[in-house]
Amino acid sequence: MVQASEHLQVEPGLPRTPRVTYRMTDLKAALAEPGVLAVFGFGAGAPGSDDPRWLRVALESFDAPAPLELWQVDGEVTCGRDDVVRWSSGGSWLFAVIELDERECGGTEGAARKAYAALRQFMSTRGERNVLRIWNYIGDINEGDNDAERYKQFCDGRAAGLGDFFAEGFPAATAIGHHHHSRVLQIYLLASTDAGTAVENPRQVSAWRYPRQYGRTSPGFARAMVMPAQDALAISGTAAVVGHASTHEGDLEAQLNETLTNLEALLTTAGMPAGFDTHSPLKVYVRLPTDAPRVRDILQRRLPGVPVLLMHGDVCRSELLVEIDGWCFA
Ligand code: 3EB
Repeated sequence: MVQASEHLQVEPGLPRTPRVTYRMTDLKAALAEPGVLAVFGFGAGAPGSDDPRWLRVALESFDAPAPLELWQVDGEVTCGRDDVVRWSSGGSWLFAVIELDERECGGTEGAARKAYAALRQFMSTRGERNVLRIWNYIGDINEGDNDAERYKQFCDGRAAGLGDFFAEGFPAATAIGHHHHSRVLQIYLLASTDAGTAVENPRQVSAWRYPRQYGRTSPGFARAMVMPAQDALAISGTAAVVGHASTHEGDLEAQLNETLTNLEALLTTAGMPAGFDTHSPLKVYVRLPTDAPRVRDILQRRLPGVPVLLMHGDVCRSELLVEIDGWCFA
């Protein structure tokens, strides 16, 4: 783990982290840009394409029209399909995505198990062995009570499908609920030939040590990941969790402030300069559409100039109203 007060030095000999940008461009133009590893659209208004590098995320954006997200690497990109996995690779980086219909997999637990087992199998065929960052979008994540909640079923299936695959350390991750009618489970990842450095948040209990009250199977993820060249920090889904407890129940602004304090703690711990800027694209997941304008106002004040994508998404604990993930480039 990185110690606080160490300052990151960019390592020019290691693969440069893909550039991540939000852009008002059309899909065809985006896919034709140099070194495009992945392009993401958000919500039902996003276009369709068979290109393996394209993913239409099942979450709606509060921006109309929503931008596209582009990941760009140095070097040539190749792409393909392998059973249920779509992938692209280039410049020592790998993008992979799996989308499964839960109804064809016997439910949430079965879909998560199948998806993670397939990812594990696929990764064993690749040179980009280090999964650094992973996103999970799950339908109606808070439906069901206690251990039967869909998020808990997802955690059980994820752990079962993975086996000991992340025994050497968890990637940074996001798990957010969507409201698409199809109950599609979407999982995508960024992996590299080179290892990153996991970062934990000194204000929070590590997720894999969460006590039993949060479920049978603790979620396996790191709070953030320093990329191999130490040129960027990938930040996991971060909410108003202090210790292992949710804070400020029912108070949107206080939850947002606590979340921003957690993000600053991650930057400090990782040895990054304080603050986000025009090169730090963030995603903000907001549970209640009626909260979106207030969240936008607060963030324009607190994070001026930061590219923010505001999305309708549910945090995996029903009392949490907002979560933020994203990137900070050195
Ligand atoms: C939290 O702090 C919020 O299950 O992969 C954040 C990021 C959360 C990833 C996961 C869950 C996950 O515990 C929840």
